[in-house]
Amino acid sequence: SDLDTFIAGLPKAELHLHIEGSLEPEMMVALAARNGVALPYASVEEVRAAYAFSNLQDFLDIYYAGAAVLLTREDFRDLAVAYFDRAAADGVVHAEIFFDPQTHTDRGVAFATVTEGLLDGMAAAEAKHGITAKLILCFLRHLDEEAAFATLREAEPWLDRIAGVGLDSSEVGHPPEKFARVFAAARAKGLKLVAHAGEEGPPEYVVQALDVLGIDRLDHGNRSLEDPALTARLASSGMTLTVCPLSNLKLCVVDDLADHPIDAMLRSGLRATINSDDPAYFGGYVGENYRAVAAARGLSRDDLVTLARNSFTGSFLDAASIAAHL
Ligand code: ES4
Ligand code: ZN
Repeated sequence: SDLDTFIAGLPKAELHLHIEGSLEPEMMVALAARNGVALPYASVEEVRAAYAFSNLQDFLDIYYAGAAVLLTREDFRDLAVAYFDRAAADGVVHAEIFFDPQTHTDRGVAFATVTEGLLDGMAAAEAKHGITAKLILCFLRHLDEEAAFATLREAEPWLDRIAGVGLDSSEVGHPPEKFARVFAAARAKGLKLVAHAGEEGPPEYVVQALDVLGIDRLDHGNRSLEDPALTARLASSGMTLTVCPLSNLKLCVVDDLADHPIDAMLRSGLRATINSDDPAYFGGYVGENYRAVAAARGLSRDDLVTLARNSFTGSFLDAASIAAHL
């Protein structure tokens, strides 16, 4: 449609993308063979058939199992290059990508292997597509704060190439306050701070992410809308929300894309952005997220321009680079 063409031509930044969540079934099966790793699936079709989730934990169990095929620096580079190829095709000119080092270090893959492989992929993508990128190291919130501290210590030699830290994995039962000290330590090192909050967790977790962690950007944040005072606070402070419509649908955060609150967020003055989260698992890259939610909610071209502009203003690019993208 005309709107799809308009979306494709909009320059965008992607601010919520788990690189391990861009592992397509084809690459999963190929890397399993290349690395001699056993998979619980016999074919690409069986992998895809396993992708029916009713909540975040259902998904995470499969996502962590899939990541087990990633072993070498080349694997991480290939994974990143494949993502940037898809992103560039969708008009993404800048991406801030999450990685989960503990998922790999806990099974014996060195932090250096993961990080250097991703940095290789980022350099290749910039050379190939002109796409710029930043890395955000996520702590797994189902593990304890001491494990997050150990990861931050391991990251020390790469901190000049890591823009910030985030918080992901199982939200309910693992509130932001569990990571107060490690986020303070990351802030003291000059890192930007983001956290998943209000995806499945209550609005109180968003308040903690703001007040206890001091986040610079909010990942998801959907359930903030249940609290009008919190919504007003997020709006007046200019907080960027990295919203992920197809993820919300697949993980049953919304029952139907027709009920997605993306336009309600914009009308409330929230600085919302559209992102793909784990595109290989949720059925689409960032362009498909824009198209699907635009169709389901009847978004206008003005709304789409606002969403794309928000992706730059909410990025961790310097002010001059942001201005150059607006
Ligand atoms: C995630 Cl959708 C989502 N939520 C929380 N943690 C995650 N890790 C990867 N995708
Ligand atoms: Zn996420």
